[in-house]
Amino acid sequence: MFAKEIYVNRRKRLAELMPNGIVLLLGNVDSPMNYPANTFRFRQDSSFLYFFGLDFPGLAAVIDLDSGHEVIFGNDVDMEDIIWMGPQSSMQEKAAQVGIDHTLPFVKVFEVVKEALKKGRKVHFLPPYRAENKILLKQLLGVEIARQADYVSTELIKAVVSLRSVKEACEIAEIEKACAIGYEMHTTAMQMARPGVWEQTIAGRLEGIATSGGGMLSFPVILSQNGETLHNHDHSQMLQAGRLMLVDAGAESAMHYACDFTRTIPVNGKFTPQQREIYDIVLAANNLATKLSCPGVTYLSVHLAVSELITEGLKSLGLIKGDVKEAVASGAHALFFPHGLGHMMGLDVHDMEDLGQIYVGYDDEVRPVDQFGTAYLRMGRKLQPGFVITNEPGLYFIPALIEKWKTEKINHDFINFAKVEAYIGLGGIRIEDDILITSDGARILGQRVPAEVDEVEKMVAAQR
Ligand SMILES: [Mn+2]
Repeated sequence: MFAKEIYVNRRKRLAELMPNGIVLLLGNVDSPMNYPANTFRFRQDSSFLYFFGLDFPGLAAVIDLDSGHEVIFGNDVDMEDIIWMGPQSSMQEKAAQVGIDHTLPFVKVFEVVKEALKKGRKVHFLPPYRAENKILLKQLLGVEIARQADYVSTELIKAVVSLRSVKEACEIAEIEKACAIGYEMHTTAMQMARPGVWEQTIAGRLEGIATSGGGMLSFPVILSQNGETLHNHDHSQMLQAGRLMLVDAGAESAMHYACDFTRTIPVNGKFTPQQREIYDIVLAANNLATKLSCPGVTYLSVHLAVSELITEGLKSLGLIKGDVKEAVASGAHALFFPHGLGHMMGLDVHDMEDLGQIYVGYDDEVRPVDQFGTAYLRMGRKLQPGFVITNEPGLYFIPALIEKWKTEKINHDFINFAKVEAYIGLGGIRIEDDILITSDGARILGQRVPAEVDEVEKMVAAQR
């Protein structure tokens, strides 16, 4: 964990942003896979980690906004736990490491919350996303699970988003540790790829590298020669000569900060001229996004500038026709680029997505766009120094979508369908870096995974 002062300061700033009442933050518990004692790998709640640092199950915390009193609820281990889990320090000792003097057995959280409710005080809590915590909130507050969304604290959500959005130096250092693991994952994938290798052989290695780094995957590996399926977790195919392999994968550092990179490579080491045409557009789009990202600029405007570059590129190949700005305004580019340019990243790979994208990626000034394609942009608002975001443009040839647009004549003034058909089978290309907004621009976090064509081809040639 970080130094105690980091957590003390975060809670102090949180309290300053909040009105009266109590803040109730729930940690996560172990979750069974197939029987109670056989659990998924434990992952602490990110907001709990952010304010209270303790990375083990069975915790809750309360900050009293009126008295300033802070308490962590959790049980000390007994002899049976020590026999199975090894020696453990006491709750008191663990809490002291994050600057908390008061701990109570977990069951006491019921009394504290009940007491606050009895006095008519507001209990601020974040949107629950795990079944166990939804049930616990029902027991604590008496609010039915289906109605809990109506009672979450908008004040708390906004305060947490404002703090977690701007990364501290210690957090950037953690993200860069994750990036180093991600670099190893992606260069390994490039060097393992060749015709006849199973996708799952490479995907399994990537998961092992993530674990070897002291943490875990930041999300399940996406690895496929069918890269046109945006989140393809099916790894059952054998790589074939002439195809592309898309890998979207990242690791968490031991302290749970994420990285998230995507690269697309030719399985047999050399891009075909057609693959190269599309790859060059995506790479130019990625480079443009890093160049345009700086404080004061909205990421929605960067997304739209990238969409124009993509449209210009596809027009030069004859796939799109007509005026570029009109085509983008009409959403024609989304046939090939049907997702957003990127998202916030930090303790979660889609940072704070549990708190609601409307608060994380948008604000009163920049509202979500409901047009197909841009509607999937998770981050649209004005950039600030300290934001960490992903930059992940892509181009895809999705047969079912192309067929639908052709049949229904969607954007048919802008799409040259006869030309598009020659690209079906190419798959999809996405290139993703993680960028930090600095005082006057943006920089790529970690050593950049090879992205230029000659670098990629060289890395794939260095087979392992
Ligand atoms: Mn991403």
